[in-house]
Amino acid sequence: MTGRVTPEMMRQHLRMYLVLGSVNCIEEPSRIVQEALAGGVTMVQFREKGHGSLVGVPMIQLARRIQDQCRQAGVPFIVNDDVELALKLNADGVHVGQDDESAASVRERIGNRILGVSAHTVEEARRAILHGADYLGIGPIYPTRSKDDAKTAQGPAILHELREAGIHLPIVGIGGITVERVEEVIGAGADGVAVISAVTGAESIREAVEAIVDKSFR
Ligand code: FQP
Ligand code: MG
Repeated sequence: MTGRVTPEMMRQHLRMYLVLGSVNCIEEPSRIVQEALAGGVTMVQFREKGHGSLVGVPMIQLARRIQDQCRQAGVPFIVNDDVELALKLNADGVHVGQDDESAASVRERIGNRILGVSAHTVEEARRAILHGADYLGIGPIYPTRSKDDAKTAQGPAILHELREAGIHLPIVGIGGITVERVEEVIGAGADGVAVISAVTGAESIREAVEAIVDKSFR
């Protein structure tokens, strides 16, 4: 890897961003990842948290397994929250929120790797950009059950608001996004959609991903 990811590349990676950990999966997580990659997922975030989540060696083994699958598919592998783990695995990037290690500090530690930052307001978005974010995760756009401490849903209007405020950094919408809601999220200004249950809970993982990829054209 030479320099930072370009905004153009970042937008392509964000188009269909799968976020998951073992807690989200009723079957083998790596089987879900395999099917999702076959369906055309463009980036994967390892988010191992919540009740019953793996820790220690089993957690690292699962992360490595998913990272291998992503590498073989040529899809970036991002680690949620855990900068230590990301560095240990040489992941492609890290995602942090407002209650995690500060984006500026993460940027210092990860060099040119991809840095994603959650933001809920124009002010948070501006600060994340100053701190070196490559993309913003904005949400929850709709109500979600995948995050215990999720804030109130903001609706797609927050995406319009950010764009109107002059924020041009690549943006991915997250939170309660289903196949039927993808066009609304993209139409409001997002470059892509991040999903958990719309994919991990789908009857056909591959078909769900294909449908979302289809609708997430800008
Ligand atoms: N956006 C995204 C992304 N990924 C996330 N994990 C979040 C937002 C939420 O720290 P945070 O980040 O607020 O909560 P948690 O660590 O529990 O996920 F857009 F990248 F998909
Ligand atoms: Mg976090």
